[in-house]
Amino acid sequence: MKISDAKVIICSPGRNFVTLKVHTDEGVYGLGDATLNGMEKPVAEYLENYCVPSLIGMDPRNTEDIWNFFYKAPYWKRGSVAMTALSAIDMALWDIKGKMLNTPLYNLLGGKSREGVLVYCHANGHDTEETLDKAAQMIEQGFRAVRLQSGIPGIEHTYGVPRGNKPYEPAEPGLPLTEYWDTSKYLNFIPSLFEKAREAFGDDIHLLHDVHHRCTPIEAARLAKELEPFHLFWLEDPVSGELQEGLRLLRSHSTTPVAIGEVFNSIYDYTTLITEQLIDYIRMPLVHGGGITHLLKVAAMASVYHIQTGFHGATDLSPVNLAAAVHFNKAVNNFGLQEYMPHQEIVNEVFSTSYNFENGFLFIDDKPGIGVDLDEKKAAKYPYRMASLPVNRKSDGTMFYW
Ligand code: EZ4
Ligand code: CO
Repeated sequence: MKISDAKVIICSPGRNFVTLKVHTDEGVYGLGDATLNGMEKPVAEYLENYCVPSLIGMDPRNTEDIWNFFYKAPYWKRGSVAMTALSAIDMALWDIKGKMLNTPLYNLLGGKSREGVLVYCHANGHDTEETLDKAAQMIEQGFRAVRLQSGIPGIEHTYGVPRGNKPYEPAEPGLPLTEYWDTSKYLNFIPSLFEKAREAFGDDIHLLHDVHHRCTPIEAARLAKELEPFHLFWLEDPVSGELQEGLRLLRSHSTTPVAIGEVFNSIYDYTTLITEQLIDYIRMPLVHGGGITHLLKVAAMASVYHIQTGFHGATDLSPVNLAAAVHFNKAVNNFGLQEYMPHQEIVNEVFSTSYNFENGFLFIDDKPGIGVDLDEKKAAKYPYRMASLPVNRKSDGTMFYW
């Protein structure tokens, strides 16, 4: 069996998605998500000009060797662009494997550890009242875990809170906009949001919060400590995880669980975090973290240290990634929680999906492989539109972290 062709499809039903479609000489094809928000074209170029020429002629069943061909063998390795491309290849090959063996992906990963995959949704409001209103609506819809993000008094626009009444979309058309940030205003405000949320919703609902890397280790320690009475399910990206040792400080001050790594792309981003048990959930999603082949290893390493999966799953990751993540999380023992924001309705015109939400959980049907298809004619109706994530400056103008 041989790979006969591989095609990169970029479309923009409401937002940009990059999909890799790998064809074989036996007629079976597989899909992989290659979407990297704001950097869609570089991933497509990397795939088309670097990976695809080598991929053609390979035996698609050799997922392990092909993964290493594109990771270990190249002199220049890693980085978000290259790893997203590799993730897409890997996902598409596992999709083919499932279709060839006529079995859903989760069966290839160990079968069912559970039927449904617990998910969390987003409640994003301009102030406390609106955030809690949105959370109440989500709970009404059946969600058992909700992430709360709110506008901060004194900060003009807070990342992750949609402008006006638009759907959640952190990338804006054109070049990056600048947002301004004030950590002390943020730190003074957030504990009160969670205090009110616990008063409103009681103890049973899981509450989460994303710091988007915007604290120093000691600021993050203060926040995690002050949030302790409100028992968060997790505090996400409290500091920039690239300094892994920075988490030691936070850990020594607080029992608030920590989730890290949506911007990571390798097991080597996690070694200190995992082996010193400095985090509780790995966020690195299949689409940016080297696909199923690599995440199986990261999840296995994490499980030894009692760390669980908590994959990134915002709407800028395509339905192909989400479906693959549901299979993965259904199978691995140390699944924790999956992020889930429903895609805009228009996305379903292009992608036909295999999962459905019920009562706080995502369920996947037993279609072979990943179970998602893409209608190329419909995709062509929605051409790529340039959009960028904002950049972040402190209120005095200093360039600041993601
Ligand atoms: O910033 O998906 O946890 N979720 C997040 C997201 C990410 C975007 C980046 O493209 O932090 O909102
Ligand atoms: Co995040």
